[in-house]
Amino acid sequence: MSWSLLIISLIGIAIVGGTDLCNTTCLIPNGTTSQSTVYTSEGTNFTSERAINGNMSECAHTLEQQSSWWTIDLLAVYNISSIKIYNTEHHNSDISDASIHIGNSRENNSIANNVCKCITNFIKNSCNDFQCNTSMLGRYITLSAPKHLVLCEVRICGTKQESPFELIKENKTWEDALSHCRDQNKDLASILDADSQAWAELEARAADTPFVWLALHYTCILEVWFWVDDHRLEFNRWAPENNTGDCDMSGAMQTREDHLWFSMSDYDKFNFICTK
Ligand SMILES: [Ca+2]
Repeated sequence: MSWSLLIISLIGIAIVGGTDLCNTTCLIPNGTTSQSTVYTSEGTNFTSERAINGNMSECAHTLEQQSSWWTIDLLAVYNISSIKIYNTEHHNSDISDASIHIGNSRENNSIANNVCKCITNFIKNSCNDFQCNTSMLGRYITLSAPKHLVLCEVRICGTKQESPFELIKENKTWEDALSHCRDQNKDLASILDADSQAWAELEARAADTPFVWLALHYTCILEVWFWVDDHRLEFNRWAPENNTGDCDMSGAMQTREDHLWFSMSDYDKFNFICTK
């Protein structure tokens, strides 16, 4: 490539989407997005990923309806330090009525997660930099609004958190899996809340088997499910009508889809999740 062509190419890169007003070096690299509805105009679908495509002039846009949302799955748990949002100058691009939610729950399209910030005085054609009042951890960042949402570019900064769990990609019966973890002075993973469910889901995604063993076990003497580290079963993600307890049954998590829990025979062989 000649020097003139190289210079033209570099200029081309620099001006794609106009001036990058939300330039940052702390950007979280990955994420998959979705939104409540997709506005369409003149053959263009204003889809959710346009809010993170690096182009300031290409926006995500929902239809105007009651309760719109846009969400990003960061595919890891982060301590979120700031959320920068840029919107172009347009009659409907003021998002002063929107809220930012951060957390590990997918419930209600992740709107059930705690509010980091209620947006007021949003400034168009500017980089709006939002920080939570307190430190917040989460895999999902969601914006919700009473009517529509327009998001031209969203930049999220945060520090990746270390998982408390470890996926073991060996196929073992439930009891052999438990022994494997305990031989290393660890234990099978207990899931006590939405946060530990999120960590286990992230580990399970890399499994070779359709389910992974958890520390969930059924005792047919007491006729109850329990966690083998002696925690009681309170939080749960059972698949509907799939928590039938019987002798020689334990709980396993789906490695795909909604990561629900199923009652499975102890003698099935799956990958498993140990504590670290
Ligand atoms: Ca964009």
